[in-house]
Amino acid sequence: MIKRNVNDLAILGGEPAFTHKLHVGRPNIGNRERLLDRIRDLLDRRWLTNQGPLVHEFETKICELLGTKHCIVTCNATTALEIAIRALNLTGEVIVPSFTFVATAHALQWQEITPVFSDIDPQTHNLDPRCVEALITPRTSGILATHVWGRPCAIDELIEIATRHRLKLLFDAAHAFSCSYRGRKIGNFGEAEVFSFHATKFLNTFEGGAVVTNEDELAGKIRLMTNFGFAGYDQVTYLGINGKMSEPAAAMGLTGMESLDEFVANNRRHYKRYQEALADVPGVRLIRYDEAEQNNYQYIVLEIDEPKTHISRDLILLSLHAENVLARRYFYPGCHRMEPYRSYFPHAGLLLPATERLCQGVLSLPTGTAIEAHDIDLICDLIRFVIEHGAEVSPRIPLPGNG
Ligand code: T4K
Repeated sequence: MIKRNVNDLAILGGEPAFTHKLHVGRPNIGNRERLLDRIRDLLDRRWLTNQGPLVHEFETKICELLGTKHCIVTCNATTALEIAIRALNLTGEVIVPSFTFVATAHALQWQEITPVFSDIDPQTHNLDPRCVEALITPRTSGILATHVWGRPCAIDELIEIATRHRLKLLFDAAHAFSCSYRGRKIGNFGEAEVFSFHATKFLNTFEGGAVVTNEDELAGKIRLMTNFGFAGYDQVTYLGINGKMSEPAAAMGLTGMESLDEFVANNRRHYKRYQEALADVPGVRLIRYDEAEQNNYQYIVLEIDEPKTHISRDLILLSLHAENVLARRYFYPGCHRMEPYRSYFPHAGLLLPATERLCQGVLSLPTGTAIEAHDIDLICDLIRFVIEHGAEVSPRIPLPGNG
């Protein structure tokens, strides 16, 4: 460990621990040759988008992996959410977590449906079903629940509530590709589930997403809506938009699928290494994944308990950034504190105490195939060092805006 005293910390004038920047969300690439072969083939075919053979193959492979009946891949998950929301005829109010990426709420608001923010269970970081039930009004048409970090929501409880109140249940499964709930793959629950294959996801198509569902009619509707409503040449039978995935994107997805087990194994190894290295650091808790389920381990998330670390999450973040470790505080400050929701519901935070607390305490760390084991050791050494010297370091860190 290169830091011997606090003056060695980069934030206090020392040399950064890393000469290059370590990002959260550095993409996994998979086998380049396989990808380039596919790209060469699609160029030879001159079929670049619009339900090409690679898109078809990718959708088939996703259905096989998840055991779902239908998969419609899209240009990104936000569009996939918007299409699924519209296909389900959601209107009025839909209950969502505030502790999620803002796309979840925006996909509703974009269609003038009010996202009603529910609090979460501080243990799982997912919607607390009791809070959800308390928010149901005559205007509520559905629940849009995120499987945050790929850890499944309380699915059975949400199904029970949705059924009892005749609400539609849609899952934002952007983080949860290849994860399971009670032994069954995510993708099989609610009316439909939406995945993201954005570059930062462990399986990526550069940009991309998918809606999966076991309902035939809904799948047909979503497929039409994704392609302007075209049911055949010159035949538009529905209101639709352009949500299609391109062939190069599907080529990337198919190539990534071939390395899926490797990506997961790598993420799991990294997760275990972080877990071991941080186990006895006071005030730091790494989120747990249920080992009885299938997980993709794509997020390394710490909860920082400031009274024990004697240094705030934000000062730890600044210290890591100075060392070139670009940790993130997903999903700070919570959707309810972002526009336009902050203006619409200025007091929403009063009903979201667990969300508010969590937003102040979480930190996401780098993982994936771009990170090496020795990087993790050094990141953990840095976190340990900063926390061990928290009380001394804290007052010396120049805060942004303090000149
Ligand atoms: N629902 C949930 C729950 C989601 O988390 C997301 C997306 C969505 C819905 C919507 O899915 P999409 O419509 O995007 O398919 C990133 C991603 O852009 C976003 O997809 C993701 N969630 C979110 C959690 O993370 P930002 O604002 O953090 O992106 P950015 O540009 O800061 O990138 C994150 C890190 O990744 C940076 O440190 C740089 C690194 N990076 C990024 C890209 C694009 C790379 O190293 N290479 C790259 O190519 O949102």
